[in-house]
Amino acid sequence: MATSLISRRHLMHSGGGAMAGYSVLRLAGSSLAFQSDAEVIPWLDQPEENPVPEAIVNQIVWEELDSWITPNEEFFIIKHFNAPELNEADWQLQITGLVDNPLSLTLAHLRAREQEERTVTLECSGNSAFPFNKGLVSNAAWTGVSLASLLEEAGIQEHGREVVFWGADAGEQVWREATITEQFARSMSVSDAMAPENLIATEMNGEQLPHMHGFPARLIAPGWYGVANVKWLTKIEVRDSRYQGNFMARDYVTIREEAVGGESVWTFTSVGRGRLKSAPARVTRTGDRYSIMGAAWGAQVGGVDVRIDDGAWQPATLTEGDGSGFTWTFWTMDWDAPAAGEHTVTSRAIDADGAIQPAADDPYLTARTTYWENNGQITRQILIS
Ligand SMILES: Nc1nc2c(c(=O)[nH]1)N[C@H]1C(S)=C(S)[C@@H](COP(=O)(O)O)O[C@H]1N2
Ligand SMILES: [Mo]
Repeated sequence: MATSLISRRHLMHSGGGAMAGYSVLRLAGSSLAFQSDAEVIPWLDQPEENPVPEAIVNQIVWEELDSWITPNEEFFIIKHFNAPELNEADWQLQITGLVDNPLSLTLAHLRAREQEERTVTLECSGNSAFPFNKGLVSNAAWTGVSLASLLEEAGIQEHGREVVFWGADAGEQVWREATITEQFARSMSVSDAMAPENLIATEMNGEQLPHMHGFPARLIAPGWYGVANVKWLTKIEVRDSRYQGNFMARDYVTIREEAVGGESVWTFTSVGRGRLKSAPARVTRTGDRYSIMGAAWGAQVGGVDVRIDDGAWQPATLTEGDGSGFTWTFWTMDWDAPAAGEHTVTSRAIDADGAIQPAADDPYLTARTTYWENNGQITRQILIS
């Protein structure tokens, strides 16, 4: 467990962030990488040009990572269809389907209810699958209403099995011979939906939810890949069977060759919970001292190792995190006297149970024919002059 790790190895301070209302554990004090006189040495392998600017609207720039909370303007954005401009006067969130007491909630209704805050890192399950998408992960403090409290008030009927989250955005999809207009929607089982950490969020980092992040309300499902966190939410519907829309059953499906009962078969699984992952963020130089910092996320992070070129793995120091398992943890490592020339920097995260982030060429990853859920180790290239 990360909490025991933190109390064992590190000092705890509260309110270390720029905003009030959430707590950041400053695990090991400030690192070289955050010193203002530090010079950032950009990676040689800069992201390639984004070929899908309609869908990937913003990515974080790793070299500029200097705050545990991602400012709203820097938070990555993924939109698959349109970005509906919903206005508060017309908008309602319906809780409908197999419930005893359907609810229609305005933004004012949501704001009048008990507010909860969660700091949650979102990662798109397509992050780091291609050289152009290295920056699809960010961390924010989200405020809103507990999803479980809304579902409890609505009263899920006995034959309710799945909870569907409907977005207001839609686009044309071709299914066999038919062209239809499909809403963005995702579902999860009733027991997953009832998890106490799930939030219907209306605020991001203390501001009203920005338009591109789903105004007026979105689902925040801590521990799930980004796609589960439905934006521009208008309806929450309880059904008696699994919802099989595009983002559950066709796209965002991992296809992999696996041995099942001793025989090789192709399996199809819907992108779901996040996976243990890390990335080197930047290398800085202060005088003649070099430091590497980065982030790790996707599980309770117990540690991070760093490897220079083909050298031995060396333990990094965890610097900032909150022990929840739902946020990224920052780490840093001093890089002693690197030789001039080109080098590679690779990181691997270790979770609280000792599981290690897989190598990029791990058979579990290479057996996929789809690119989703790539949590392989990330190697960056750098020139030390
Ligand atoms: N309604 C709706 N919700 C959505 C999406 C979308 O296109 N429409 N994109 C999903 C995907 S794939 C990701 S990775 C996250 C990204 O959230 P962000 O844009 O706030 O970073 O939103 C998810 N929620
Ligand atoms: Mo995504």
